[in-house]
Amino acid sequence: MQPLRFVTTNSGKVREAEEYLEGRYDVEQLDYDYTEIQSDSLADIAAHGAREAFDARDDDVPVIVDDAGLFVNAVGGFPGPYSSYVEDTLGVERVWRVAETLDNRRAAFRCTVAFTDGETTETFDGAVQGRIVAPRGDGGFGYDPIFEHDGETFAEMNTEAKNALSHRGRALAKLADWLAER
Ligand code: ITT
Repeated sequence: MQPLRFVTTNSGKVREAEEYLEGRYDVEQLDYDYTEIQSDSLADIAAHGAREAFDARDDDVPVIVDDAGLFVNAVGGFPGPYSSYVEDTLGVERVWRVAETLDNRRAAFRCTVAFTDGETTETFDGAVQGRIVAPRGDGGFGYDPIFEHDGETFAEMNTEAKNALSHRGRALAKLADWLAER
């Protein structure tokens, strides 16, 4: 099985990628805090991180980096690329308190997975639409308890159900197709 190194500090992401790519790729986590460049583009952030993480190791194992965020329509896509900072500073419960004051609570999760093997760097995007609700459920991670899609929050779904719909699942599906065709 082909090894694939997932560079992230977030074990929730690795769980999802393992479940998705199981049997085809041997996914290992590298807990490495790559430089997150300032950009509005998840793809630029992820591609830069992937190349940096690849260069930091002296083997040929391909790496993937995933940059994701929650984009709330009525507030210009906030917190978007700053989702991690907002989760750490404000917290998910207070993001709900802010969203509660909005008439339109529609939002999207977006994700870009960047792959590099040192020679080729490719990015794969995924998005899912939903709305912000009061926290429910104790699965998943991050903003999952306040993101509802088709009547269920992502925190109320198991990993398989979330992957079938989620921003990350869609990006991983594109990556897997691309890898299979190489
Ligand atoms: P790495 O950068 O080390 O991968 P991170 O958790 O900081 O870990 P991101 O910058 O991509 O990852 O994530 C931005 C924020 O969005 C962060 O607060 C995550 O918890 C959250 N997030 C990302 N994907 C999510 C998902 O599928 N469900 C809920 N929240 C998510």
